Parts: sequence; C-alpha cells; structure tokens
Amino acid sequence: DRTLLPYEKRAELTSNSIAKRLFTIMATKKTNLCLSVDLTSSTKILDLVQKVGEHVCLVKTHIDIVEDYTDNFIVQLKELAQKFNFLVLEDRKYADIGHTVSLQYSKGLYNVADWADCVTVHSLPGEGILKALNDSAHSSRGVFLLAEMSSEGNLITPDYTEATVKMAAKYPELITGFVCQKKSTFKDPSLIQLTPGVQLESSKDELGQVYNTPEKVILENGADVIVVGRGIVSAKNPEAQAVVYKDTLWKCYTKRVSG
Ligand code: BMP
Repeated sequence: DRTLLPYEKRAELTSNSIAKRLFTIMATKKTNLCLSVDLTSSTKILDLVQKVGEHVCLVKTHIDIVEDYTDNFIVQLKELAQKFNFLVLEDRKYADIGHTVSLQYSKGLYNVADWADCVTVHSLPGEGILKALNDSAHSSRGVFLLAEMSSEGNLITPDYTEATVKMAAKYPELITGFVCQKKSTFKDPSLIQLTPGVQLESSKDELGQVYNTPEKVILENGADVIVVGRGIVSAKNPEAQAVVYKDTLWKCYTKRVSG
C-alpha cells in the first residue's frame, strides 16, 4: 500500500526530480497543502502567496486567468517560491496533439516551460503529448497526468483511467504523479496523488465541483498533496484558514502513516 509509506521514504524511490523535491518539501515543512491561487489580479495573487507561502508545499496557478500578466509577476512569484520553499504547478491541462502542446508549453506570452516546476496534462490525445513534453522540458520538470476529475458527470471512464496510468509508466523521468480521486487508481509509491475537490465548509459548488473532507481524501482515497482553492482564497481570513487546512490535512497524513 503506497499510502502507508512516509513522504521522506517515497522521495528516495522516485525517478522524477520534481516528485523528489515535492516529497522532501512536504516532509521538511510538514505540509501537504497545495494552494490553488485562482485569482485574476497579480497583486492579489502575490499578496495571498506572501501570507500563506510558509504553509504550503505547492502553489497551483491558472496563468491564463491573470488579467495583468507581466514577466515581473513571474519573477516575484518565483522569489516567493524561493523564500518559502514551495514549488509552482501551472494547471494548464494541456490536451492537444504533441506538436501544438510543445508550442503552448514553451512559446507564447506565458512561456510556461521557463518558470513552472510542473504542469497538468490530459492523456486524451495519446502518448504524443508526453513525448512532446519530454522533448521540450528540461530535467528538473514534472507532469501531473489527469487520471480522474472531481467534477460531477465528467466523462472519464475506468478504462480511460487505467490506460492513463499505463501511459505514465513509460515516462518515469517526466511524470510527477496523477491528478486523481481514488487510492486504487495507481500503486507506484514513487508517484504523487494530487487531489482537488476539498473544502471544509461546503460539499459542492453551482457548476459541478464536488468537495470531500480531508479525512476522506487522505485516509480513504489516498491523496498525498491536497488542492484547496476557494476554501482558502474566499475565506474571510485566508491566512488563518490556510493554517486550519494545513493542520487538519497534516494530522490526517500522520494518522495514515502511523498505521
Ligand atoms: P476549488 O477548491 O476552489 O474548487 O478549486 C479547485 C481547483 O482545482 C481549480 O483550480 C480547478 O481547476 C482544479 N481542479 C479541480 O477542481 N478538479 C479536477 O479534477 C482537476 C483540477 O485541476
């Protein structure tokens, strides 16, 4: 059972440099919280990250929702990443043919390849998408492959999930882990389960998002890194709420690994 091993042990098993760093950061900072900083103003993003950076292992961006993007925004975000020791995941969910994805990844306004430690990718187009990223990414980069989604009525089937996990096995140096919901989705302890759809206050939103509790996603469903967006971002006091999430999530993890 991959989920019973502590993060520091799993760091020793991985072939992907970002998975190794992420496992190590979690063990060192004692946090498995990923902040999904889904805000559209760069100042607001930087303010929030300044406040909660010390409590997270990973900051997840949707760079294409930022209305005042500049290269300097990235410079400042990366300075905060250095200062607080967290990694940056651009949740781009690439989903096109390999050639197009290699352009989307390393060209254009955002030049994601330049700054994101890892990105999210759909397996839908087939292996070419991973080949493309493998060719354009340098050695300290990672991919989280979407094996399942949190949203109601999504079209991913068990066969699709299984084929996704098989596809990932061909690229051990590139793959950091899976975005998924279930413990049974994969067995390899060197890969990281990134699980979104967690909120303490609510069980769903109006557009199909489904929320689970920290206990459920960590103890039952095998989550390693837990993505929280609006649970923190929309809280009255995001900093205090980030600490609540961090403590609750970490307590579940320690319970899990102590058997
Ligand atoms: P929130 O906690 O506010 O619902 O945000 C969840 C975040 O995780 C969003 O940025 C969304 O794009 C992402 N996400 C998700 O909710 N479900 C998935 O299956 C995959 C995701 O990346």
